[in-house]
Amino acid sequence: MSLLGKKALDVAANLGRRRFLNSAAALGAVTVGLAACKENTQGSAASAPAAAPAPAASPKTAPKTEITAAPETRGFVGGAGSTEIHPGQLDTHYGVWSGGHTGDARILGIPSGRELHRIPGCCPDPMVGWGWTNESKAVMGTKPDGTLEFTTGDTHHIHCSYKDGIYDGKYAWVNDKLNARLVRIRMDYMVTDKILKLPHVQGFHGIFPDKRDPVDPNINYTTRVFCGQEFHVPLEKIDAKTVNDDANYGCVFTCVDAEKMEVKWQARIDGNCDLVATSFDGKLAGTNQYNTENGVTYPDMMSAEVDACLIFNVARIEQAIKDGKFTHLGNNKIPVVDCRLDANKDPKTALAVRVPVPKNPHGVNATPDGKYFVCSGKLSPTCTVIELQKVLDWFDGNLDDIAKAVVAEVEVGLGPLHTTFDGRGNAYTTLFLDSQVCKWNIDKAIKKYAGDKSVNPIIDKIDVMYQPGHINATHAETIEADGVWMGVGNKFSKDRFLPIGPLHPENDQLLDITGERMVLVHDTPVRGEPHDFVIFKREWLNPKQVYDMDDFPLAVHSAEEAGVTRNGNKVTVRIVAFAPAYEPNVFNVKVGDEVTIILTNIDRVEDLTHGFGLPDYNIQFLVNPQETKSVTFKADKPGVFWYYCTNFCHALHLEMRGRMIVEP
Ligand code: RUQ
Ligand code: CUA
Ligand code: CA
Repeated sequence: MSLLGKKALDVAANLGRRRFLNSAAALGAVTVGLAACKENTQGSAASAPAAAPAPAASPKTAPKTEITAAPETRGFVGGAGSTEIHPGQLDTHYGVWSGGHTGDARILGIPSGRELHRIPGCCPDPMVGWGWTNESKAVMGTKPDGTLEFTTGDTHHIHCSYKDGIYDGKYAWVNDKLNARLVRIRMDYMVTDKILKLPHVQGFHGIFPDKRDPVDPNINYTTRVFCGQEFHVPLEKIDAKTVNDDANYGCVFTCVDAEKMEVKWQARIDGNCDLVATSFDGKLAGTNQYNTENGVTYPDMMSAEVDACLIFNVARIEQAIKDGKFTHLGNNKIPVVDCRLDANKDPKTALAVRVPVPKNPHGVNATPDGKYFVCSGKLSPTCTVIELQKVLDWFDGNLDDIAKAVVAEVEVGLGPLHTTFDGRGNAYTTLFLDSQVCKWNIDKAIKKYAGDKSVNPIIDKIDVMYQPGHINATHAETIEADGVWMGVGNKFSKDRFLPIGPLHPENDQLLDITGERMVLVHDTPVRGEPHDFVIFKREWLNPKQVYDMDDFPLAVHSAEEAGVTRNGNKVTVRIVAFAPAYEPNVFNVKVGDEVTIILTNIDRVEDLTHGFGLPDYNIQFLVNPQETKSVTFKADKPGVFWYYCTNFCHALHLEMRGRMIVEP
């Protein structure tokens, strides 16, 4: 790497992302590879095929694949088809997106990029009443006074449940980095159904569900979710000494029971966890470690030339727990195994092993053929390929040096962060600093690393706009990776959209990867800040569009069941909604009463959602067809309060209202 490149990396690591741009300009933006400023798109790898210059300004109309090549297609027309979805047509793929610091998850239609749905989890969402209804509060978690424990979140990594190596459409999980919570989404209704707070964890970053059980061949589906801890904290006990002594800080790797959403076990580790990957055979879970130094400042964390991918032997850990070889942290009953280096030197008994990876690697991704983990280098311009069979050999005592599990280190460009796959043996890595995606061939990278200097693993590079982070191709995290579409999550959009003030949208771009060369086909502005996403064909998901009333124990089945009951100063009001009316449409309570409203939408018609807004009591929520929700509040203001339907449902929607009369 050139000195200038090194300088740029230091700057990148040192500064926050928005300051990074400003300071980079001051330092001379040429060194940091902002694609818009570049004339030459070849990036750092001189071996990359020559590419035409990227346009300096955005085209006026979005390029489409069937028209004569828009500037960014560079003369290549992909085979994936058009990104244009005509009126009345449906997208062919679902995109499941994390939301970042909006704390939600999002569903996009792909290839159009249209946002179809937001699924609140970590944070309140007034659109549906998430965080107001008793049911959503129970999922989110409350303090003893009944208020929400957390109203912020930062969702990064989203992955779906597996069966037989592909998605089964049952669940998706997303991490909350901010408050160390694991959020589970039921994919049949596309709602959050459970949230688990991870004990002892700060900076909960990587997650990945397992794909099958490591031992029982009948369990060919997800039963565990692995969770990594990025930030070091005192684990043993918290007192004035331990909080000040960073030599005592540590991290854990957590295994969660996917169905029960309870912690199964935790593992003490040296270093930290960044992202997480699992093997297709269920035997291994890995996390890339950029802070093997156990540093607390960024220069500390960058001091070592070599960091690692820490790989856990899942069956051995669970056997150790069966054999009673565990301790506890704090007062909970969670078994904690020791996966620190000193305790795991003997391959025959080791629970985990550290594979060396150059300086501060970022993502770790499993190849769809099940053979490799790929770590992206971040501060090293390389991707490291780890052969999983060799890791298993090491655990069996048949590989003398774990460094031999590294079978390739391919130079891809500056700032490699995440890698995806096309199922045809090729990998695609985002280059944050180069603002590019590099396409490279895994087998060729292995051959070159083995000494064959004649092969060039780099196939193509393309500019993306700008500063890409996550990348994922269709089905790339399953055994059916098909290399049709590829999404790239760009952290900056700069000049790609109409100006909207200082806060720019991000730019999620879609590429057609059916051909030898990548073709950029679509820009989608997204509200900050989706991180990660998966894309899969719509046949893999079959959401229900009307609820089953029997799933709601509180359901008010008919107008006959509606009405008011009082128990001391606790008043329960059962209401049914059916277009365009509520029953009852008037009820009386007294100041000081604790009021619980239970509302069922008894309409069966698809898409016929009602709302319930209660003025001056700060209440608003939706009930979908056959759904029941409830809210509890104190009637502390006397007067007449018109509750009304907030969701346009009928020609007489405006008339759909009733009165809560609060008597002084
Ligand atoms: S990290 S941009 Cu939170 Cu997913 Cu790599
Ligand atoms: Cu019911 Cu509007
Ligand atoms: Ca490091």
